[in-house]
Amino acid sequence: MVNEWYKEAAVYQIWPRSFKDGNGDGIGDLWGVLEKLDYIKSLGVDAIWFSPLYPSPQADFGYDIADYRDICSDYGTLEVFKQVLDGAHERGLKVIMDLVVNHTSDEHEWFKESKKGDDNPYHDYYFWRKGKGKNGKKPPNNWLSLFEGKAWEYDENLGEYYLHLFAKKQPDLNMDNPKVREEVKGIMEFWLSMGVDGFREDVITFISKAEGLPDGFPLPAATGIEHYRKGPHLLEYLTEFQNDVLKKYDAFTVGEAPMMTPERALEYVEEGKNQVLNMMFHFQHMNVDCIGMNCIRRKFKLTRLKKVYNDWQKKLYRKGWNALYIENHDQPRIVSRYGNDKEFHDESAKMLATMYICQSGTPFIYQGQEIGMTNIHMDSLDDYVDVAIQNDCRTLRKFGFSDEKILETENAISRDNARTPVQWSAKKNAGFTDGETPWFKINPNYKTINVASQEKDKNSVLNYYRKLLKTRKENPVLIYGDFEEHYKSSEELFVYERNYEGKRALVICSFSPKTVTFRAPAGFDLTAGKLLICNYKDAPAKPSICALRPYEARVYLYNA
Ligand code: TEU
Ligand code: CA
Repeated sequence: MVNEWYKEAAVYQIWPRSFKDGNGDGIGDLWGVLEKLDYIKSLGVDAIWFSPLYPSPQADFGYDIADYRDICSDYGTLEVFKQVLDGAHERGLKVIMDLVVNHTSDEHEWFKESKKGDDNPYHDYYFWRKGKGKNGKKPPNNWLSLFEGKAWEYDENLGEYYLHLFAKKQPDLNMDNPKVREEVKGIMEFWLSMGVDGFREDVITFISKAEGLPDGFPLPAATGIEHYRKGPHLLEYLTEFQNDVLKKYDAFTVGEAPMMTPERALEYVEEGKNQVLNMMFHFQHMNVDCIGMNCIRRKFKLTRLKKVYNDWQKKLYRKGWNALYIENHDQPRIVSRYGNDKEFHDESAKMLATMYICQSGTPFIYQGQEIGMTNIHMDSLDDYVDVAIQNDCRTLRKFGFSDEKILETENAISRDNARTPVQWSAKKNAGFTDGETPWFKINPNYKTINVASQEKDKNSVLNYYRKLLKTRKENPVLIYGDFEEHYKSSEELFVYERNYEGKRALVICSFSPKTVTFRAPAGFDLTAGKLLICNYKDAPAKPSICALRPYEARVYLYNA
């Protein structure tokens, strides 16, 4: 296993619209990021990943790109971006851009051109097809989009349908067209030559579609998915991007990969073999309390979560590298989800941080996660702004759910939970904007959960994240160690050990709101180990036993 900077790094994700408003218009922007660079650095992270900053009609909040080589005027200009890039680099922070090339916006010039006629040079940049049936009024196949009804939208003028796996305003690019791949490489070059350090590649595993776009198995929410979730040319295209561009710059890459398994991930991340991505974001640990595209809920089960982690940790060890995350802009807040955002807010937020950051992989931290931001309660479905939620509603209605029940579901699972403005202080508008009206609702709990108050409290969630990231950096066993689980069948405790070059670490995490008796696994004396971190003030223990308090987390270090 080779030691690499990206393996030792931690990454902070910024979803720009809600991070910090610097010019008072109520929308987060790059001036706000400039103000907060020191804060980001103070967390102990090594890189920033920006969710899309590009010009966009914002139908999917930037994941619908209208121009790949500029900055959205809501967020600033290329000049301000360069200031951010320099400011980050001066502080030793790398900058990773979101690269969304499975689709563009329907307002991208390429798409506007492609609509002009079959003979337009851009026509074949997208999947334009004639309809089926008499009059050609039936879509070319039965695929459903993941965000908005059928995957095909008809263009009256052209008399053809275009494919959109996501929203109607997100037409899929035809990656089989070599010109499109040249465009992608050109975009990569554009940012890398400016000094950007790499990319988070949005749904990159969807870019190759099965030849002939055949009908799919009629799944209620994602018909057709088997024909593009691991398309025939995926490895080939990723290899091309790697060899022609990324390699030259030694660029960092993390690919988003829905429905990925560790076995398949190795086809793309195995070191010394086909390493076409440094790591992948899989979704399996996020499907512990839900099924499929997230909107069908089920009860959280710790053994289910542990099984996923064990699988990825063991199967990738010494071969590939894990990307570790428990939140992002698509997921509800973790403390409201796998933790307890009421009586044990701080304890469970800290425990969840320990649980994933002490595993093998590169940890990603989503804005606001470091202060334990929680889900927001909405009173009406109309309060939601995310295009994906309309689709959930359609799916859930199909399953017979009432609107009341759907609202309850969305309050728990919607992506909008992650998209409320960052709570900087107890001041007006949570210190997010000096303007009158923030673009989106602020969680009313900002008076108690905010950065300013946590800065002052040495036991805050924020300061725990700092200590945890520092602890990880200082202990290579937490970065490069192997992973061995104990008490696999426990529904209350997640316990694992890591081993590396003469050191052993024991990580103990309780998912219980009650006190739980813990017996140290054979070979571990709790009084002999060095307590690296604990989410309570002290950690009383006899050699082999201790009473773990609600959501308690401890990490002990031993000489092997
Ligand atoms: O997400 C892809 C993806 O799989 C999600 O749409 C997921 O299915 C959904 O969020 C359910 O939780 C990426 C981006 O991260 C997301 O923000 C975009 O909306 C999407 O691609 C389309 O670009
Ligand atoms: Ca602004």
